[in-house]
Amino acid sequence: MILRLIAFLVLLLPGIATGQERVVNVYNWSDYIDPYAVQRFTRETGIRVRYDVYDSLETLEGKLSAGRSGYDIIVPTSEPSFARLLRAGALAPLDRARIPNWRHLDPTLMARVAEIDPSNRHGAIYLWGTVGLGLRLDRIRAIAPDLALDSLDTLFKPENAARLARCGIMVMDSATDVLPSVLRWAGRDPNAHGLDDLRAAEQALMGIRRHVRAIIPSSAILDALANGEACVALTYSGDVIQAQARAKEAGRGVEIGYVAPRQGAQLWFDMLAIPADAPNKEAAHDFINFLLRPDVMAGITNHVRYPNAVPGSLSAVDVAVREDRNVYPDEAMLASSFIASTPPRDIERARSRSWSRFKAGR
Ligand code: N2P
Repeated sequence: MILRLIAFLVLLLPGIATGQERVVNVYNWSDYIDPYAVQRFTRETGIRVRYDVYDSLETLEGKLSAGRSGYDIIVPTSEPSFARLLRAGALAPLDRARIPNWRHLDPTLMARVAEIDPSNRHGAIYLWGTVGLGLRLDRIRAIAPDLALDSLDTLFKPENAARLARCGIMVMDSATDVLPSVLRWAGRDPNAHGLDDLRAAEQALMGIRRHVRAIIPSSAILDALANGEACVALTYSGDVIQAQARAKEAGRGVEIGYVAPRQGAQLWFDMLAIPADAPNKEAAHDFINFLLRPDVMAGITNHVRYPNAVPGSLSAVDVAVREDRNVYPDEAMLASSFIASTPPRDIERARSRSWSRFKAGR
């Protein structure tokens, strides 16, 4: 009891000293941090973390574009969301002097995002990954043992989708993060922004629409894979690998696998950034600095199964996670991957109308 009281007072001390409690308002993807890291941050700094989650770039951008979101930390994907917010002046430049752990960032990876953020002034890579298929292998083996599972053909060839429909086909609800892969599958440049390209993508989606059971937020896809309701699901790599681990733990025979499409997977980088109107910029810098610590980052990758951009964390990442090529893609996979670019506004609108038609099925 006494000990608890002392611990409690120690937690409060930094706040008492300044006369007010320090807070950081974090808006991050769902299932995208080690809860222990958040606790530890508060314990070490006295800064309380208010934590909200989103599960699509559409939701994040919607919240941010209204202004005054009240958030101090956001985690947009480098393209298109981070690039778009940056162009709109919605991101604060980072004060590197307050982020000594910046030195742990992989310069090669950071150079890739410097193309949109010269000198990396507004963001550090948090985690990255690919878009691909979560597969319920035990069911697929039973229903279609002959099916090759290494490409998006599993989903987008109507004859395959028809065979797998009864065991549950799902697509994450995000035009932004799904359409580039559809374009690539359809043999188009995934970054082609022409209207006829969009039409080709819509045609591919409509071709399998009646076999798709659900177009739902990525967080719901993770759950559906973990509990065996989804058989084929197009979503983010680490979400599938988290679902795989959960299904295994549950011990009910649900066996999940991840496939990055052979045609080339969409590769993305999620950025730690501070909104220009963030109310607690100092605390936000402290939070970024904390996350970039190799031991903290290792804990995060172990928990969420996404690769990070801090090479010094690798020695503390579980061997099974570090050597899983679906978590850390190999050179060949990286070479065939593509990064989605930022479509112009009018194309963005056309994309979202096309997506609505896909969702409605007409
Ligand atoms: C986490 C989703 C991963 C982020 N649930 C995709 N950029």
